[in-house]
Order: sequence, then structure tokens, then C-alpha cells
Amino acid sequence: PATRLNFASVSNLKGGVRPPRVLITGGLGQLGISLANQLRSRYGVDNVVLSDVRKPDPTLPIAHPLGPFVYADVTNYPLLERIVVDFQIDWVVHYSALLSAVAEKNPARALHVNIQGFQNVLELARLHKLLVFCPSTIGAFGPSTPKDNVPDITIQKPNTIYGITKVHTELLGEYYHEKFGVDFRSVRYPGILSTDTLPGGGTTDYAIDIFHQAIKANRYECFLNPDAKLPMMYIDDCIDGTIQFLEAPSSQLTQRVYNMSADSFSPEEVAAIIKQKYAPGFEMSYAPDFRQAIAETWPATLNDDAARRDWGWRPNLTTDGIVEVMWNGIAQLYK
Ligand code: AKB
Repeated sequence: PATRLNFASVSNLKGGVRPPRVLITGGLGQLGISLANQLRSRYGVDNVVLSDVRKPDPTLPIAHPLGPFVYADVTNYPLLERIVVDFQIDWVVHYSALLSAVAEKNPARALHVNIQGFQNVLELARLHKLLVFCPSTIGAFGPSTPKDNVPDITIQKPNTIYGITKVHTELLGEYYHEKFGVDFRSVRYPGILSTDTLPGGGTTDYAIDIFHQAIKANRYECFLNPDAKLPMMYIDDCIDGTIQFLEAPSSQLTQRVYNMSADSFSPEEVAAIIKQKYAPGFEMSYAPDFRQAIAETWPATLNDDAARRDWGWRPNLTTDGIVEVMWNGIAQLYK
């Protein structure tokens, strides 16, 4: 876990070190607040600036960000540059993006936010010498990618707008690294499961919805097929792994984009665990929609050996453990 790692630092003028100052874009999505909370406890509250284009939702169960919070539209280059300069930012965690399902519904906006937004961040990184972390996704693979034990380097011909924008992220990030020395880092996130923040329009969202509906109504209608097996991970592993990757010395990285996986499951597998261990009367039905067509093009299992080797990635939870923490955490919300 991230807490075992050395404290990350950046050099100052006199050759000493200080904690990095981090900007998180898209900070009110599924991951930003949890990452900000962890980074603030490591680097100091004022060294982590959370940003988004909306205000924090006071009805969310997660603690509101206590610390710097600013408006940042990632498609607005001068505004982003102003934030980087005003806060003397060293690292950008670029979470702002439209996810797979919403991107399919609004391709023009997805291209603008995911492509223009990322290009803005990379240019700022080049000019202001920033470390940039921008997640890629299992969605960066496509129908011609092998399904199982997918390696880091393989065929990547996604047929979704989201996937196409994330291949652009990977390639352009690598280009900026090679040509301009930008410390670009990316991991391909699987579906992330969380109890206190909601996902924002992805294909893997069923794996969170199922717990809310099972606890509230003892039934769930799934928008994917029973056998749509996809890589999944619990949010704590995702945040710990991301921090571990951010803090890894650049010299230790043999590549800039890594697969990162915990386990894989299908809707029928997670439904069976829920029924067997937590809710015997639980009923699952299936009404696959356009998201099934997306899921079909994604891998079932990933090979993340390079992440384990280069920066020590190890998830704590596999499927049974993920289901347990999800069930208990979401049950708490409805008490
Ligand atoms: C999505 O389903 O779009 C995301 C992802 C796997 O990138 N959760």
C-alpha cells in the first residue's frame, strides 16, 4: 500500500527537497476526492489543489474536500496555465474526461474534453516542467485485441470514441516524453468500484449499481449480458497503486503506460456471490443495451506484470473481497 512508500519530493533551488504541489483535474469524478484526501495527508493540505467545473455535491457521503478547490475547465488553456502558475504546481493528475457510455452519446464533446483537455495539460507540462499522470483504460483496447491476459503492448484499435481518445492520450503522452522529456505516466484503469462516490457514465458502472439496487430492492436489471467478464478493482487499491506509481522514480519506469489489474468478474458471477453470501432472495435480470456492444470489445483479463515488476504494484482485494467491502459499505449508506 502507498503508506509504506518513501515520501515523494521535488528539489528546490538550494538542493533541498519539498513535497510536490499537485493539481487534480476532474476532481469531483469517482476518484478525485479520495486521491486528494490521501495526497493531502502525505504532502499537506495546501499542496493539493482539487479542481472541477462544478461545486462539490453536499449530499455525497464522502467527506468534502477541505483544502484548495478551484474552477478549472480543462479546455481553457489560459485558465489552466494561470492555476499552474498561481499555485506553483509540480504534478498534474488529469482525471477530467468523458467516460465510455457518455462519450458514445456525445462524441463531439468527448473529443473536445478528452483530446483538447489533454493536449492543454501536456503543453503546460512541457512549458512548466510538470509531471503528468493521466489514466488510460481497458477501453483503449478493441475488438481485435486478444481477450485474455492482454499484455501492455498489443493491438489497440478501439471502436469507441472514449477508446480512441485514450489511445491518443497514450501515444501523445509518450511522444511528449520522448521528444520533450515530459514525465508523462499512465495506467490503464479497469472498472473501479467505490461505495461513497458514484461513477460517471461508464460501461462498468453496473458493478456499482448492482449493490445499491440489491440492498434497496433485492433485484437488479443489468445492462450487460450475464457473461460480460471485465477487469475490475476496488477504489482503495486504485488510489494506493496510483500514488505508488506517481512516487516511483522516473528512472525505474521502463515504459510510460502500464496495465493495472486486480481481478475480473462477470455480472452473473457477482450476482451469484451476492445471492450466496448476502441476499438469498436477490434476483438479477438482463436487458443489455448499447453498453453491451462496448463491453464486448474490451478484454476480460489483463496482464500487469510490468507494473508489478517496475513499481511494485500489488492489489489487496480480488473478487470476493471487493464484493464484501462493497456490500458492507453500501449497506451502511442505507441504514
Ligand atoms: C468506463 O466504463 O468507461 C470506465 C473505464 C473502464 O474506463 N469505467
